Amino acid sequence: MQAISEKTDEMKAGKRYKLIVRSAEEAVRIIREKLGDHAKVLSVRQVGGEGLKRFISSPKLEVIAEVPSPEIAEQKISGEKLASEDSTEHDTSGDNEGVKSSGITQDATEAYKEEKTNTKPDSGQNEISSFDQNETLSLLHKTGFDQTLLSDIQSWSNWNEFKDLPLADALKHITVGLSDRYRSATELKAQNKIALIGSPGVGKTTTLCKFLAHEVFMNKTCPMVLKVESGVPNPDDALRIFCEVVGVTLFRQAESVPQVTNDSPLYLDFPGLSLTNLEDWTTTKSTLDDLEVETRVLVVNGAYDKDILYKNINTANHLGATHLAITHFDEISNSTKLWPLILRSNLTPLCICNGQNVTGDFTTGVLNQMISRTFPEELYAKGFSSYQNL
Ligand SMILES: Nc1nc2c(ncn2[C@@H]2O[C@H](COP(=O)(O)OP(=O)(O)OP(=O)(O)O)[C@@H](O)[C@H]2O)c(=O)[nH]1
Ligand SMILES: [Mg+2]
Repeated sequence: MQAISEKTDEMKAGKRYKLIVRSAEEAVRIIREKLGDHAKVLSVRQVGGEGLKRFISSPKLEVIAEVPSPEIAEQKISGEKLASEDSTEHDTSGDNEGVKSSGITQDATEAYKEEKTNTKPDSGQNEISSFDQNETLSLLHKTGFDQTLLSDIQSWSNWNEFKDLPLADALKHITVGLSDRYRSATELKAQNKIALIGSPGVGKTTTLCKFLAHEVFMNKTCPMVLKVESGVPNPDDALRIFCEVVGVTLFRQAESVPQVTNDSPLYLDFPGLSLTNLEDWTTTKSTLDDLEVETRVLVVNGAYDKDILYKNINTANHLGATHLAITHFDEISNSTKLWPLILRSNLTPLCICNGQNVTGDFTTGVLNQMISRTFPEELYAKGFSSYQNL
C-alpha cells in the first residue's frame, strides 16, 4: 500500500483507493474531487475502536473506492488520507445477494418443542448413538454440528440415498439440501419503512447504522431515521452522532418525518423489548400499525441460546415481524444451530452482522454466509472442496 499522504499521479481504472474521512459528506466531496464522478464506493468501515459507543469518541470512516473508467486524474492529496489499496481487499458490506425467506408457516416454537420432545425421551444418549452409526453424522457431531440440524437432515427424503456416500459427497448433498430449502421459501421484499425490533442489547441500533451506511454509500439513497420511545427510554447519543457523520436526519417525532420513498427510506430505531413484558410488544405493534410500517425486522443475537431465540421469534410474531436480522455471528463457532431457526420461522432473513463495526461486518447475503459457516474448518483442511463449487 502506498504512503497515505503521497501525491498520487495516476488514478488507474480498476484500482482501489482507501480514504479516511470524518463524514459521508467529506467522503463524497473527496471522491468526486480526487477520483471523479464515476468512482464507485466498494466498502465503508468505521475506524478507531468498535461499537457505537466508541464511535462517539472518534468518528472516522474508512472508505474504499474504485475508479472504473480509464480516465487519469491529477491528484493532490492534502489533509485527507488517500492510499492505493490492494485489489484483493475483501469486504462483505457490498454483498447484495437477494434475501430469501424461509416462508415456512409452521410456528417456530411449536416445531422446536415438537422436535425436542421427539429427541428428548432418551435424550442425548440416543441421539449420540444414532449419530455414531453413520460416519458422516458421527464426524459432524464430533466437530460441533448442531444436533437439531443433524436430526433434521436424517428426516430428509433423500437421506438414505446419500448417507453412506463418501464424506465429501454426503456434505455436498447436505449443502444442496440446505440451500434448496432456503431458496424454496417465499422472499418478502423489504419496503421503504423498516423497523428494527428486538430484546434489549441485541444489536438493533448497530444493525440500523449498518443499514444506513449501506444505503448512503452503496445504494446512494438518502435514508432517514425515526427514533421511537414508545414509553420506554431510548437513549440516542451514539445514533445521533452516527447520523450526523453519514449525513442522515434523525427524527424524534413521527409527524416531522417527510415523505418516505424508495430513494428516501425510513429506518425506525426502537428501545429494547423485554421478553417478560408482552405489553411492550403489543404497544409496539400498535405504534407500527399507526406508522404504517410493513417491514418489521426482528433482530436477534445469534450467540444466544436456542430456547431464547425461539422465544424471541414466537413473541415477535405477535407484533407481525416480517424479517430476521442475526447479530453476533462472529461469536458463534458455526452457523448450524441457526439453520432450523431460519428454515422454520416465517421470517425472511434480511442480514447477518459479524461484529461491532457500525459501518462494516454486515452482509445481506444470508445464504452464502450461512453455508460458508456450516461445516467446520477442519473439513476444509482435509481437502474437502468439491461442495464449494456449488
Ligand atoms: N460482537 C458483536 N457485537 C455486536 C454486534 N452487533 C452489535 N454488537 C454490540 O452489541 C452491543 C449492543 O448493541 P446496540 O446496537 O446498542 O444494541 P441495541 O439492541 O440497540 O440495544 P438497546 O437499544 O439498549 O436495546 C454493542 O456493544 C455493540 O457494539 C455483532 O454483530 N457482533
Ligand atoms: Mg438501541
